[in-house]
Amino acid sequence: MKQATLQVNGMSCQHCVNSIEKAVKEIGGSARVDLQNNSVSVEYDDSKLSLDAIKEAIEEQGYDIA
Ligand SMILES: [Cu+2]
Repeated sequence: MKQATLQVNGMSCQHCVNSIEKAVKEIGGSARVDLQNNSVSVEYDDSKLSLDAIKEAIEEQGYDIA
């Protein structure tokens, strides 16, 4: 498993947390959002998923990755 922490702009409430966590889960990874630090910690199997794919899934929800 690989881990990474992304700085994500535009998250403001529980809805944002849910949509990001759900989007990453749907492609097979897991995400934990820290609203206070505007960060998202992700964990994924890099034989199946790339960090770029995770970033794309988050961006598709309407958030900017710093
Ligand atoms: Cu929100």
